[in-house]
Amino acid sequence: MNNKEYEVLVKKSKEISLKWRTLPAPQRGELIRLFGEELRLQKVQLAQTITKEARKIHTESLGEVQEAIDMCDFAVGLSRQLYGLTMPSERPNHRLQELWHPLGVVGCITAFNFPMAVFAWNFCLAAVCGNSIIWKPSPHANQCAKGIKKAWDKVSGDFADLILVLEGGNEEAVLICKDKRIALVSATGSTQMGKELAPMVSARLGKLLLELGGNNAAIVCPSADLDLTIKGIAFSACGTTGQRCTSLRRLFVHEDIYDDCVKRLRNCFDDLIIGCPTKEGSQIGPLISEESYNRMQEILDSLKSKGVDVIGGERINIEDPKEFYVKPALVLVDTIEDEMLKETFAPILYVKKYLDLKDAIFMQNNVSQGLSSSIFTNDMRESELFLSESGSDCGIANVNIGTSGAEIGGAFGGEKDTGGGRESGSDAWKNYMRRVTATINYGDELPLAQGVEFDES
Ligand code: UN1
Repeated sequence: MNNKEYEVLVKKSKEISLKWRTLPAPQRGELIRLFGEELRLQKVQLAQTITKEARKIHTESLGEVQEAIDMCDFAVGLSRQLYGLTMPSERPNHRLQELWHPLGVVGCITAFNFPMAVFAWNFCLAAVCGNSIIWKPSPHANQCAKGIKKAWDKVSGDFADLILVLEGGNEEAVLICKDKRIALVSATGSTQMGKELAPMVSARLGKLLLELGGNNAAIVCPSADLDLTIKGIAFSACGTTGQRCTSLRRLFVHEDIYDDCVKRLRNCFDDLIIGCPTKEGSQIGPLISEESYNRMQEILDSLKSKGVDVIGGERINIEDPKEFYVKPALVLVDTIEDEMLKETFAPILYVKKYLDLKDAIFMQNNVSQGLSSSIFTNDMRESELFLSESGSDCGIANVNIGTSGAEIGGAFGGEKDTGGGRESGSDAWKNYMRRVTATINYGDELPLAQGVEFDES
């Protein structure tokens, strides 16, 4: 997009935001409700677009559209709950109150792996809070963005411009980040991307909401229900071909159950059905690109060259030269290898034995990322330790479920190199508004706070 076209886009977005913000929030919610209805009608069709572009299997694509629908429902509820607190004033006949107002234009940069749901997290909250949005989707997912935009255009009447799509790559992301008129930039992607973009937004003191890389771990304790555990691990590590920010990458297994657990995992990984995502029964589709495949192989080669035990990871179904199908890799390590500290966006699961739960928690936390984590145990002392302040340092901590597949009702995001942002549920809406503290004097005197005296006579 050239500069002139970009200018037109931002001006349109600004203009519509000024109209939209004057609409009472419940009326904004009503349009979002209609949008949710439209998504329901188009659910299968939209899922097919996701499968076509992002190569997700059909059930996961349906799940992703459902996540967008859930966000609409959540935002409709919120439209009557954008509460501000009223605090007791220390002065007589005074009220102290918090007001929440829209920010204006929100910039949203999304990744290929959740081309609709992550946009919905941002859009539904931004919109119900009274903002417009400029959306830069991943270049791998422009059709998904078109599908969503079309659904919005159909129901939004005069407010079609509330979603404006800016197709492109890094250059377009930079335009958004440097633009002072864009009050908040919400970006999902790698930690490296976040570190490049964040200084541009910070330099103009703009607001940032980052959802960056994860390097998620699970701990399997001796009391774990192994049937449930293996299922949870398989979905988290191999689902979406290991290309979720919440994908399970590291597993710490207690030595008492290590052999049994590894044996079961090997069998389970062998049984997974890898194939065309449109084909009924496929559980793992291809990686998004050849680069992604090459990165996976580089990591596995480097591990193999050090004599580390790598099971699987090879390319399969090579009769289709444009698609990169891989067997998920199980990597059995004795010590923490450097490769484990990086996020590789592919189905690689490192497995390490542990003796003491505190060590396992330490190893789990001892990476630069802090998104998601799990413990599999039936011992409440272990699960409570894991959830305590001395436990997992991640934004998401689960018990007896895998690291991926969060519901929209909770706040989503993580600490450290994951960027610190929280999106979707709980009170994440506050990120999309500005807070005004208002003090109202309804008396006929002017007492000053903190007992200060100022007599002008
Ligand atoms: C992502 O991979 O960027 O919790 C988002 C999950 C999904 C969202 C993942 N609901 O796995």
